[in-house]
Amino acid sequence: MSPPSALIDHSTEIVELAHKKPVLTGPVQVLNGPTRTVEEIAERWDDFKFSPIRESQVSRAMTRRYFKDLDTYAESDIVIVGAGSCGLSAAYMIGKTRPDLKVAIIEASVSPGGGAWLGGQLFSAMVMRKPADAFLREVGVEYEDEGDFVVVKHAALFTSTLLSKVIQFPNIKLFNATAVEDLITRPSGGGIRIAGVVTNWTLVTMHHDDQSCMDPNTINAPVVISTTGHDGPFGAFSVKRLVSMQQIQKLGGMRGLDMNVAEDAIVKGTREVVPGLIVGGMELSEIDGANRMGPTFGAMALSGVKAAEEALKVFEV
Ligand code: 48N
Repeated sequence: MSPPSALIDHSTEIVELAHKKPVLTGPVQVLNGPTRTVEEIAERWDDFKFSPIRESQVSRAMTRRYFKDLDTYAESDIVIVGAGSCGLSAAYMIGKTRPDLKVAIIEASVSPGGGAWLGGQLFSAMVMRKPADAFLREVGVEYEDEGDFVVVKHAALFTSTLLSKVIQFPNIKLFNATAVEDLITRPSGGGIRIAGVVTNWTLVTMHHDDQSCMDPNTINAPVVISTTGHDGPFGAFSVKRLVSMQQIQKLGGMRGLDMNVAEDAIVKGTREVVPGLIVGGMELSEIDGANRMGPTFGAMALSGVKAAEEALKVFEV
């Protein structure tokens, strides 16, 4: 008979999860022999024909994998809420340094990346102030050096490169078009600790008020990194939930734009705000009342690096 949940010792929960075998996908199987090159295909459009398929094969190819992922990541080591520049940077650092940990990224939008597909006012170039150029070199994104800052020729080059690297880690799963609509809690020292997330399809989350009850799904994890951005339709989710759960009094609210003050504050302030919940990126500005920095993204990348470091402390043996 297992002890009531309030008596579960989270440290065993953490130690047990931290030593799970690395999550590796199987080898790519080529069953019907090597395919031709693009050039060879282009030489013979006249008798071009796709290999045959039955619709149910497509359905099974998708659903078999998706439901296996849901089963695998139902118990994750780390959940990252929000796949913007901060969340993806945190995911990259964890994927690189701890291939033995299972990381689930929950992203409400169909398209991950948050606000990092463009620079400011829909201009395409992305500015990062030094020393964040170190992260660009780490992930292999080219930039132009302008002295105290660098410029990536298109923000999408940074975001697509980072996203591609993150998704390729075998121990990381991106669940996009999926919203975190609550937090799993456990009693801890007179307050609570966060022990996972409550999820639903984003379209369902958006329509709870105009439909009968559509219950959510869950992911257990000893550590959650929340990087849901500054306030907006979905933004600042976890910190607003902490207020509604009376775990923090009120939000400081993001302040006016001051690049020099804002970026240092976000990076240095990235931390565990309640046991089990680390907040980074612009979501942090909402809890701390930090300034906003506008169209410069170095703090997002380095806040993600710091959030990853804070999360990995939990798994240090
Ligand atoms: O890009 P964001 O909004 O957030 P960050 O913190 O990664 O980057 C912020 C950055 O883009 C800026 O805002 C820049 C630097 N400007 C500053 C300024 O002064 O204006 O990404 C957050 C992601 C988005 O993709 C959301 O869709 C997602 O989080 N999200 C969620 N995903 C799942 N469940 C939720 N409840 C949720 N809420 C937001």
